[in-house]
Amino acid sequence: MDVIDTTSIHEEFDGDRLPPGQRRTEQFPVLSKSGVPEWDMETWEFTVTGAVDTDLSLSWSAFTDLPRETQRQDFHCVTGWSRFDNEFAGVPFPALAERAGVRDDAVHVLFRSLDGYSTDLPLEECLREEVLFTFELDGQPLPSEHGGPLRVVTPHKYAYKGAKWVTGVEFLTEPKRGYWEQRGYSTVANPWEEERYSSW
Ligand SMILES: Nc1nc2c(c(=O)[nH]1)N[C@H]1C(S)=C(S)[C@@H](COP(=O)(O)O)O[C@H]1N2
Ligand SMILES: [Mo]
Repeated sequence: MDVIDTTSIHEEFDGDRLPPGQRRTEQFPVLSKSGVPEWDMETWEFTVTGAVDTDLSLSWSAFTDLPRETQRQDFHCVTGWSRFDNEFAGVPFPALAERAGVRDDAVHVLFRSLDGYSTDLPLEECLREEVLFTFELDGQPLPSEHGGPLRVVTPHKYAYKGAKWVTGVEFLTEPKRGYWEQRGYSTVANPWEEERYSSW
């Protein structure tokens, strides 16, 4: 499959490929609030709820039947490291949103995970091709410590916006804060503006 290169995304934000205050690493550190949760692929279910035309409830095979693509992406952690050129395969957010039909009054999105983690973003920041529900890294199933079977990646944001072990997306008519956002991290989290912490 063709690989779509998203690594020039920094140009849109008038920044260098390595955002300010970041250092590049070849490692892929693991950062989880409470370790790898448990699940069973037989009962694993992905739900789309809230301000949509049709609530969705997708099994693993139904989810992986959605249109997929492979993208080369950079990954920026708010704690200061960046990992370049990750090849993620998965389903772009807009494809999922189209399947559910997003209502006109939706403005915000909350992602929910099996470990109780959540994270939020404005809807317009999610309706981008590079916001990917990914199940493969560099041609292999996504390792469970990095959020497999399914996680979100957000190369235009700090990586805490990418929910690992994601199983739910809720479309909201007003903002709701996620796990780190309730604890002082930025809702918008643009690495080129160094929006690490919330100013309000
Ligand atoms: N479900 C879940 N997703 C999560 C987290 C978490 O604790 N639980 N941590 C976040 C944070 S703070 C970061 S930096 C990235 C780290 O991803 P990695 O462990 O693959 O490097 O995952 C994000 N997604
Ligand atoms: Mo993080």
